[in-house]
Amino acid sequence: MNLFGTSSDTVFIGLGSNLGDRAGNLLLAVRGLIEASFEIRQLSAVYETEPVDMDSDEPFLNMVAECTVSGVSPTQAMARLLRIEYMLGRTYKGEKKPRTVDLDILFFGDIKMETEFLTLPHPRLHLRRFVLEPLVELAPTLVHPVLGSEIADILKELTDKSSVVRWEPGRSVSTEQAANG
Ligand code: PH2
Ligand code: MG
Ligand code: MG
Repeated sequence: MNLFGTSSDTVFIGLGSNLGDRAGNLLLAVRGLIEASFEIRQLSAVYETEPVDMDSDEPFLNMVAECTVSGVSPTQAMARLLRIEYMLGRTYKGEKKPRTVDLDILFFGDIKMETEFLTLPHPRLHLRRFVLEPLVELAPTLVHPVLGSEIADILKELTDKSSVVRWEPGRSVSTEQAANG
């Protein structure tokens, strides 16, 4: 509870982009979160990651944000994220196609829910290296409310061996090829 009698929730959001100016898209998404009243507490590094279960070979940039929000339900928060995706040019839904920006709620406090619109915690986060590597930076001892294990331990047990590499501006594979060619 704060001074105004409203409680705030900690929300972890996964951000991904594998279409267009990927880093620019992530930056605009973070700005969109701030404008939508998500208070940013921590941002992970940016990682270049191999697509997992996609009809696309385009590498992603992924990161995770820890935010707080007040007086917002998980469903309202998800609606805000979809609006940011839409504003940043995402016109397609639920396809395994390249996307300018994908914003997923990983955890909303320790809420567990399952509706047609939203499942919390995110049902696949514990299976995905591109989520767990950035998440462990921010919250290694966070306990997954369904699995009952800490993020660092889930990462240790992970079988997903897809490539997840710290990204820096000007250092992606495509830029190096352009520079060498
Ligand atoms: N998102 C997916 C499916 N596969 N792979 C990577 N590397 N990064 C993603 O963000 C990603 C994915 C579904 O949203
Ligand atoms: Mg996703
Ligand atoms: Mg999504």
